[in-house]
Amino acid sequence: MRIDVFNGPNLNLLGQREPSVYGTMTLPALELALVERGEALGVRVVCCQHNGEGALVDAIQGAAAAGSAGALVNAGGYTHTSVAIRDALTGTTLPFVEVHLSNIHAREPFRHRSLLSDVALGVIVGLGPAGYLLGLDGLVARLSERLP
Ligand code: CA2
Repeated sequence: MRIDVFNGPNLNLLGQREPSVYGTMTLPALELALVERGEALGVRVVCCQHNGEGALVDAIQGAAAAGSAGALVNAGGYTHTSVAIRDALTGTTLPFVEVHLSNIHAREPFRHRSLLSDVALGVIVGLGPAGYLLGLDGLVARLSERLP
């Protein structure tokens, strides 16, 4: 089973800027941890990060066409604005868990609204990199029908 991880704009800076908000783990380290957790769960994890909205739409469509079973999505700032990323996820019917490093509900009001949450299988916010690993566990469990 293939699981994709999509990270959006500026998440390439993880671990290099704003550690008080986003922590000190770098994106390559997080991606490696996800691949290793995937191996333990018996799934193939494929990670990507794109700064552009269109590049994220292309990556979602490409993953679905390649037979991805589901995804973790942190669309970064596009979470709050992008009808196109929402449409790519619903249009491909790719089941996904929305993940945010920070607790978007405890931040500025413009971050409280997500255009993805109501079409996500689940949403994890505020747990830092651990949220991705928990999201992967939950997604695989749901896809394997081990959870109701
Ligand atoms: O908390 C999250 O994961 C966010 O998706 C991160 C986005 C933000 O726009 C969302 O509201 C919440 C920003 C990603 C920026 O990532 C950086 C990482 C390190 C240093 C600077 C930016």
